[in-house]
Order: sequence, then structure tokens, then C-alpha cells
Amino acid sequence: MRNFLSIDDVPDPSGLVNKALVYKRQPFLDKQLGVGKTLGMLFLNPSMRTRISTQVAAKNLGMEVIVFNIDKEGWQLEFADGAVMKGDKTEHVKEAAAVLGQYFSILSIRTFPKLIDRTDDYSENVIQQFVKYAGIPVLSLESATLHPLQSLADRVTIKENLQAGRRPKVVLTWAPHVKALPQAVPNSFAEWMKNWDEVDFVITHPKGYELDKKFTGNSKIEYDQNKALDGADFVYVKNWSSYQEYGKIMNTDPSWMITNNKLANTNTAKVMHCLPVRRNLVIADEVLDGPNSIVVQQAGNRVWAAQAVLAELLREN
Ligand code: AN0
Ligand code: CP
Repeated sequence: MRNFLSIDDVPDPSGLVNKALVYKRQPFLDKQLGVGKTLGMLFLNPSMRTRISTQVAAKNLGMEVIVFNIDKEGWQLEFADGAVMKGDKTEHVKEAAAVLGQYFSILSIRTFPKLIDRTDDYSENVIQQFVKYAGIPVLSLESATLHPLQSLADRVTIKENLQAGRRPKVVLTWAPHVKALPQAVPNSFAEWMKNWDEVDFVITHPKGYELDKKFTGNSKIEYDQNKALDGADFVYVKNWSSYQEYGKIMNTDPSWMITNNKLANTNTAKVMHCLPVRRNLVIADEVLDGPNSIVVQQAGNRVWAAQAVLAELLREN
């Protein structure tokens, strides 16, 4: 594994899940593996879980970590090839990435989509230029279209909660939100679920919220949320803005919020969300405070997912 930008970089996703679960039992198993190695963490956008869990993971492996909030503390970067840099951009990614590549063993980056130009966002221009010019392995901390560290932790969490002898129904449901959010989390979750032969995967959302087929493939779409939730074992809740009408909010129907009533016909489904979650807009208090929410366990597993990925990058580079 050279980089970790999507599931396509992972030769054996189930093996990586198992490695994460090994680190959960033995956090310091490989505490020498990263000694003398440095992880650079570059943030172009906010983060709590990804930032902290990846730092903890790196430290468990003996790595040093340097965090750089480039959006707030760095020079403004130019990404366009051939730009005449007379505006507000001080430095081109060609130099910035190449320089950072000299300082670190692994470079990790969070870069959200702008949600204006779909072609530009879906080209993954920002993270791909870091890959091109840094010359060291690059780890995604959520890019324009994918959040693979999240999805790996999600799969770890589902695996931990499987009922023996039962093939689970996993439902990804859209829920309302007041802001236009990226498709990265649902795109990525769909990739990691459709690749997993131990689950039945269904996506439900209002019309107009279809995700890019590149990520969902032949996954089943059920537009009736109640039908989709029927018999579900896991309900993964997430808002995203439209891919078709790119970056737009097409629907704010509060009846899509996840409540206990919505979950009544599930198989006492476990409820998941990547967090941060807006209470009583996306998921009701009664669900988040109830016995079937596993959102905190899910966020906890971010450490072990990141540790499994960092260990692979350290071993193979
Ligand atoms: C971001 C998103 O939806 O991609 C990050 C989630 C991990 N969420 C928000 O901006 C609220
Ligand atoms: N789930 C997630 O990536 O959270 P943060 O945005 O806080 O990192």
C-alpha cells in the first residue's frame, strides 16, 4: 500500500479490519514500528475525531506527529497549473508539497470539496497534487469525494456488532441538514459496504440525492425510507448535498430524521453516524441517548482504523 486515498489502495480490506481489531486489543503491539518516523497532518478544514484519533494512532506506533492548520496558519496555496500568481495565493502546491515531502515520512491531508464545480471536486485535484509533488506516501483524512479512514472504522464497528449466524442488513439513510455537506462519507461508506460479501447493503434517500455510481455500483436504492429500514440491523445516518444538482440542498423534509418511531420495524438496529451530528435535526435525542446508538464506539474505533493503516504504510514504504 503506497497511499491510502480509497478502498482501491487496499489489497485486503477484511485483513485491514482484522488488524485494526488486533490493535484495539493490543494498542502497543507495534510501538517500535514508527520510531524515527514523522507523520505530517495538514488541515485545510476543521476536524476533531480524525485529527486526534490519527495522532493517538501514530503515537501508539512510536511516530512523531506534526499538525499544521494550513487553512489558518499557512500561506494560501495555488493549485491551478500555469497560474499567473498575482492574486491572493502566495505559494504553489508544487513547491509546498515538495517541501513538506522533505520533512515527513508520511503526509496526511484533510481537504473538503468546495461544492461549486463537480468536475473539479470529483477530480480530487487537491489531494492528487500532494500525491504528485510530495514524493512520500499520502493518507487521506477526508478528501473531496471520500473518507476512507471513517469507512474502515465503520466496518470495524459493524464487525464488532455482528450477531452470530445472521447476515446483516445495513441501511445508509440520508437525513436532513441545514448546511450543504459533502458526499464523501456516504460515497466512501458505499464503497466499503459493496465490497464486503458478509452484508446486504441498501441506500435510501429522497429523489435527487443519488450518489455517483462510481462509488455505489449496483447497490440497491429504496426511495421509501420506511421500507428500507424494515428489518435493518444497522442504520447508518448521514446528510449529504445533491450530486446531481451539485452541492444543492434539494430537500429539508424533517420526516427523514431518525427517531425511535422510524426504527420500530428494524431488527433493534444499531444506529451509526460519523459525527459531528446535529441533534434533533439529523437524529433525535431519544435515539442518540438510547441503548442502540453506537456512535461513540464508532468514533473510538477511528484510532484502531488509523493505526492499522499507518502500520501498513510504515511497513510497505
Ligand atoms: C463533514 C462531512 O459531512 O463531510 C465531515 C464529517 C466527518 N461534516 C460536516 O461538515 C458537518
Ligand atoms: N468523523 C469525522 O471525521 O470527524 P471530524 O470531522 O471531527 O474529524
